[in-house]
Amino acid sequence: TGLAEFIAGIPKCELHVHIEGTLEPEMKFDFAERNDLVLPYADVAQLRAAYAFHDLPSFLKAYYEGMEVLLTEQDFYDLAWAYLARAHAQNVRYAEIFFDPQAHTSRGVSFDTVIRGLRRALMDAYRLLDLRAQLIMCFLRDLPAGYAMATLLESLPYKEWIVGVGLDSDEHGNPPSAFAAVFERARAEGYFLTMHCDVDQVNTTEHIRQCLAVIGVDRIDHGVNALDDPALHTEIARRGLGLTVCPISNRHVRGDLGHDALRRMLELGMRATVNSDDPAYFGGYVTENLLAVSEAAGLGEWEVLQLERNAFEIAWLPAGVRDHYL
Ligand code: ES4
Ligand code: ZN
Repeated sequence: TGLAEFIAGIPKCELHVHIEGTLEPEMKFDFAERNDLVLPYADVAQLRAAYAFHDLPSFLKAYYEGMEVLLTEQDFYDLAWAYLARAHAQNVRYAEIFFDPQAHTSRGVSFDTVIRGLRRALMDAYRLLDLRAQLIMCFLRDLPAGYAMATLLESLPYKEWIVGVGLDSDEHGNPPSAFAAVFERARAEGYFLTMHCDVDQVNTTEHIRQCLAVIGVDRIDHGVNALDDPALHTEIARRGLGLTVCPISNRHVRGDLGHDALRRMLELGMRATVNSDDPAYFGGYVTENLLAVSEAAGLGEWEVLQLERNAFEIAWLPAGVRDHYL
């Protein structure tokens, strides 16, 4: 259709993608082979068939298992480079990329190995593809806050390479307030702050409230449930906070694309954006996410442009650089 071509053609911005969630089954087999690991799957098709989820815990189990093949700096380079080349092919001009250092340090892979590989891929993408990208370090909220703080301190020698910090993994029973000290220190070190407030989690509106009142986030990841409470969505709109909605991820985790919510966010003047989350697992990069949600919500070219304008506006870029994209 015309809309598909329009979406494919416009310059795009990705603000919510987990680099470990871009591990395609083919890559997983390649990494396993060169690291002398044997996967419990006969072939790529069997592994891809195992990428079938009905909720967040079942997804997270596959996600953490999947990344066990990532061991060397070159593995992290190759993973990030493959994502960046693919994003470039979709006309993504700027990306903020999450990584989960604790998912690697907890397996004995050093922080230095992870970040050097990722950083080198980002530098190459900037030089060779004119694709600018920055890293956001996520803490795993189902691990103790002390481990997050230790990871924050470990990151400080590399802080010029990290634009912000986030909070991901299993939200249930792991509220933002438990990480208040970590995020306060991160802010003092100059990092921007964001947190996942996923859809269909028991206390998500309370978690969004804490993000606003306790943490003082610069952005909210997902945040679809803010629409359930006028006090929340009014405050988010008033502060001009961005929301990184991930439609195809939503469909896997809660059963629908969140298209009605996205349309309402735009109507309410909220800075909603469309992103891919874990594209290798959920089956859609940013173009597919934009197309799916636009068709479901009945969005036209103007609304699609608004979504991308929102994304560049809330990007963690210096004003002079941001202006170049708007
Ligand atoms: C994630 Cl979909 C989702 N939710 C929470 N944490 C995550 N990390 C990577 N993908
Ligand atoms: Zn996410």
